[in-house]
Amino acid sequence: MTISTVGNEARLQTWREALTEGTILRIFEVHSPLAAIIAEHARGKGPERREFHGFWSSSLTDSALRGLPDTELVATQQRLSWIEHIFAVTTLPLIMDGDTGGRAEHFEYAVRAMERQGVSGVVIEDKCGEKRNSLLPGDNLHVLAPVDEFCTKISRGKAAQSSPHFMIIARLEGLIVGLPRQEILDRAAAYLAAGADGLVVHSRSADRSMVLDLARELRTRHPYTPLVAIPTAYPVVTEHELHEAGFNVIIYANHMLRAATLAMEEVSHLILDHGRALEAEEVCIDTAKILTMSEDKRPIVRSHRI
Ligand code: SPV
Ligand code: MG
Repeated sequence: MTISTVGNEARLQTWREALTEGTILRIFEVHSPLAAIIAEHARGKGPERREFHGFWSSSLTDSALRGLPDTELVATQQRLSWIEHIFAVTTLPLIMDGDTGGRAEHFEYAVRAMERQGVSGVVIEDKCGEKRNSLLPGDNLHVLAPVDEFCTKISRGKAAQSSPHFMIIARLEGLIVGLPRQEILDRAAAYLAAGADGLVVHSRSADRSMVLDLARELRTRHPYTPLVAIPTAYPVVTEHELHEAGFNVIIYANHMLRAATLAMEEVSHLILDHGRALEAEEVCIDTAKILTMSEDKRPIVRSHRI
């Protein structure tokens, strides 16, 4: 059995500590303990030896992995039980996608449950009604929550938390629904006044100029607020560009599961096309490697800092 080298409380704190260092932090979607082991141990090739600073628990991939739509169908408690398995074999901090946060009175309980589990923060999006994934093509799919309602949810969540380190990050869906810029800025100010610890500026446009522009304005108005980007729809953007525009955190929100899904599709077809497994080998990791992965890649022993 592999024993985690970091306790829940220590893991929870590492995220806020990392944010104070001023460098751009990148967090990566993980949907399973195996994905998390791979993400934690991955290093870039260049001299910087880039690494991931934390994990993202995505509602999209947690749902897709179970063959379900991304409509707040999977309960927080259920998702937290999967996170427990991830935490048993890793050490990096994790930010959870909390969808809309649900009803304010339920969100209070969710915040406490996340804290107990060692989750460092939650992102909630300012939508209401039937929640659909923000990247879905189509018009009139999303309804923005009334500002006062969303602010109440944030402030009740903040009052419910017991650790000073846990973060509630408000996700602005204004660009997704085409809200005028001033209204998005007003919403951002209201959410921060209600106690939000950071903002996600989300966009589903392939053109990155709007999101970068909005981030610059938010950075000017709120110099110390953590700003988070999820550049799935505009992957051409570099981390450098995002940092220059004022972002502190980048979430690569679904790439692990999308990559694995593509490989699963390919391997299915290769075996059927060839009537044998030889050709499928090219899209498969060595059997020996997967057998030894959990042994070779034990949790990295860390102090409290990441
Ligand atoms: C998720 O990863 O579930 C997210 C990000 O909420 S997005 O899919 O872009 O809405
Ligand atoms: Mg989501």
